[in-house]
Amino acid sequence: MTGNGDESRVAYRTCPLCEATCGLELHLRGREITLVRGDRDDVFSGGFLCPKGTALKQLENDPDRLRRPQLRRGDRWYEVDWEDAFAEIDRGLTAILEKHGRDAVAVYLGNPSVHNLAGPIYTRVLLQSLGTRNIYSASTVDQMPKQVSAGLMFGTLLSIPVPDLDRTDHLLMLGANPFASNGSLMTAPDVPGRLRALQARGGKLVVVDPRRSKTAEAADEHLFIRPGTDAHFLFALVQTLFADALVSLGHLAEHVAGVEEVERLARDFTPEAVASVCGIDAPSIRRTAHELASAPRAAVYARIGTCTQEFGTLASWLVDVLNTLTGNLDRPGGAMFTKAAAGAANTGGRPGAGRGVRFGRRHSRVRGFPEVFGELPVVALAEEIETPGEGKIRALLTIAGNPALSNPDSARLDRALASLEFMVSVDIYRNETTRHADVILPPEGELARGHYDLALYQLAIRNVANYSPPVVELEPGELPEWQILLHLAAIVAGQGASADIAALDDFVVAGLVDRAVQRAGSNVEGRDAAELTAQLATRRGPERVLDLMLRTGPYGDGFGVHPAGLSLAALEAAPHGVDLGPLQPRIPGVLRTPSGKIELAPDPVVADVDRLRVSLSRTTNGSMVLVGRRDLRSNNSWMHNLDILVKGKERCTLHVHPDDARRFGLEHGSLARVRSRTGEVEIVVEITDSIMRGVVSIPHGWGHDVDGVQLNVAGKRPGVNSNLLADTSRYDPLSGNAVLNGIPVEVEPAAT
Ligand SMILES: Nc1nc2c(c(=O)[nH]1)N[C@H]1C(S)=C(S)[C@@H](COP(=O)(O)OP(=O)(O)OC[C@H]3O[C@@H](n4cnc5c(=O)[nH]c(N)nc54)[C@H](O)[C@@H]3O)O[C@H]1N2
Ligand SMILES: Nc1nc2c(c(=O)[nH]1)N[C@H]1C(S)=C(S)[C@@H](COP(=O)(O)OP(=O)(O)OC[C@H]3O[C@@H](n4cnc5c(=O)[nH]c(N)nc54)[C@H](O)[C@@H]3O)O[C@H]1N2
Ligand code: SF4
Ligand SMILES: [Mo]
Repeated sequence: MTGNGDESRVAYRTCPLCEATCGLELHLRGREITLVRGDRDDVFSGGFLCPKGTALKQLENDPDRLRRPQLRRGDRWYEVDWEDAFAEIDRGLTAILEKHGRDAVAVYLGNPSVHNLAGPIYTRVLLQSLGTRNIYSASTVDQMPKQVSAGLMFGTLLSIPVPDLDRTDHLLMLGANPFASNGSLMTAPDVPGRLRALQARGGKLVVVDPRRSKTAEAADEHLFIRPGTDAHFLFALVQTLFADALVSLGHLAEHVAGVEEVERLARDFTPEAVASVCGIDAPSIRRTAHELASAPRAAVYARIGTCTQEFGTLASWLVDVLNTLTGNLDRPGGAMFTKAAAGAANTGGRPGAGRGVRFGRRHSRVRGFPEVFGELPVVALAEEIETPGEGKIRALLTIAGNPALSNPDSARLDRALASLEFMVSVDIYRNETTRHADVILPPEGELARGHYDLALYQLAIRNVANYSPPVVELEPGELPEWQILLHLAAIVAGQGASADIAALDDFVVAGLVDRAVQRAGSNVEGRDAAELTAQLATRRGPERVLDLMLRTGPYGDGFGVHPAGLSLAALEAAPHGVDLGPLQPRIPGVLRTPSGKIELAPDPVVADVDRLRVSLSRTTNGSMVLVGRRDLRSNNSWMHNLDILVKGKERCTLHVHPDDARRFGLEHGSLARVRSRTGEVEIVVEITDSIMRGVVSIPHGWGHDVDGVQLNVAGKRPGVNSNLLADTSRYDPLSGNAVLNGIPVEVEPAAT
């Protein structure tokens, strides 16, 4: 129910701020949030929430949050109405498209664009009507290696097994710190509580991380690992399984191809061969493999620390190789596939086989990076803007992204952004990135939009579906994000600034309905498209598309075929969500590989193993490397303008081991200079034995002390931008993903 009067009321809403999808209980007076609590009746979160969830109130009220379109002329900003903003964009983009072609306009999609309902649906429409090859996103500073490995092994980009947290007896976790992040590629509210429950039922949690993170502290065992060497370590586990006859495919045996190939590849990676590279002794590696194999139900789970590194795809692949070889893939308590209610490619079409994935249909112009899932890696963005010639990027649209802080070699990227002929940002802040825009288009406030986590529910550790309707009506002058995206789509399609976006939306839905009735195996196969469209007629925008997805999804009502099935109306009647039960085994039905098998040794991955083998002979000779970290009260680059989250102890500090501090003459609280091939920062030293010798850590997303932003709170505690130190010449070749961990650096006291 929406309301703008003065009455007090309670509304339930899924928190959109991270991947945990907690249910919030909002107490409102009119439009004003008076209290935020965890929704105890939420089917998934049961009342859990973190400090960011309650900060939704401050986010709504932040005076720096943009509420009207902003137009820049030189250094000055003007608030304009939507008509003028779109007219300006039409002038700016159309001229460039006409003169230089589609590739001259690039798009960068940031992280929050998958955390709202409009993003996944309408950015696709925009990208299709733009038709550029220059599509970039935060995925290539994040999870792309996992998507590449999952795509090759299982057939779709989101067929990523998730640990069955609530039923497993043994969890081996690498490069993740859910006590701070609340979990990623593993949608689950209250991961800390679920890990404690695992321990309470006699299970074991092992964490592999160059830092003794909060999660590692709570674990039964923590292994310090040298950054960037997870693939070596994981391969040694694989080698041990084969050498000690611990491979047990169980129910998977008839569905797996390539086991012998993996055995052959693993031969050189004995525990002894990798021990000095990883900094983990051979007996510990062997023991880890034996414990994993002997646990009744076990899962290996790895996240960003293992993705944003040199061997990201190999490490991501080896995680699921281990899950498979121990028979833990696709069984309760192991690593399982979610069966999402809406939008999943692995529930559509004929089950059991598919087209699989193909990469490299296009390449980037300067360094020839292959396209992966339709996008190019962000390590190529600055050079594609700067390098003259045919196909140069002249204009950029950023949507919910802050690449000036979140992407590597950000000093260069920042200069590149400043050099663009035209830039548009769809964003709620004027920040380090959007300050370069010619026009900023701010979407409606969070409470004025419906919410459903289309992407995150595909990776949930239970099958759940929860839709949150808007809680307040749009204020005069507010425009929903989906309409902004459709206006942009119309402009780049040459339909002008005042195109009829309602008609465009109808067109989009008609296309989706047509696809649904034509798709073999769909629950509406062969039905009359007009009849389905009529049944959707009361809704518009993302809600209409969501209704279609739910009704044609695996639990859907099939537009009347299964009257008890899901629809948006059914979710509206369930404000605390619908629990669709624990994960169920899905192999072979989940697979979409052409062979219909789990591809344990996909060719591109096999070809990359040589590179890993060569790295076995590397030595470190005392040099330092940089890794990142996350803090519970922060969210990438963009929640630092909320006093309630940033107050208290300084969070953007350099973690240094006491021995290294002594070696470099650094004192606790003093300033250190950290220098890499690309840049340097000066940062406050925090000496702690929670970090491995030879490694330092800086959280990312800071560095707010730049001109031209409107971030009054963040500006007072700006921190430093760790991505000034990251290098676009370092990437994971299979995915193009940036290397943000394991960056070689020099550390010294800053001259005072
Ligand atoms: N060194 C280092 N760098 C990293 C990482 C790391 O671990 N280490 N992590 C990487 C990861 S995992 C990620 S996901 C990226 C994130 O990289 P980005 O997505 O580029 O950056 P964010 O900080 O998430 O910025 C989000 C932007 O969206 C805006 N925004 C917030 N809500 C909305 C909304 O509802 N609509 C719109 N239109 N805009 C909104 C915010 O104001 C902000 O400008 O950073 C990456 N960078
Ligand atoms: N509070 C908060 N929550 C967030 C975010 C946030 O910024 N703040 N961001 C959200 C986003 S976009 C994402 S993608 C997720 C990420 O969620 P997680 O993957 O859990 O991310 P982190 O908490 O950064 O944990 C990564 C860990 O990897 C370790 N690490 C670094 N290099 C290596 C390595 O080479 N090997 C191994 N084994 N470990 C390594 C780091 O020390 C760190 O402890 O969090 C999400 N949730
Ligand atoms: S854990 Fe994530 S989803 Fe839950 S309240 Fe915190 S920010 Fe929101
Ligand atoms: Mo991320």
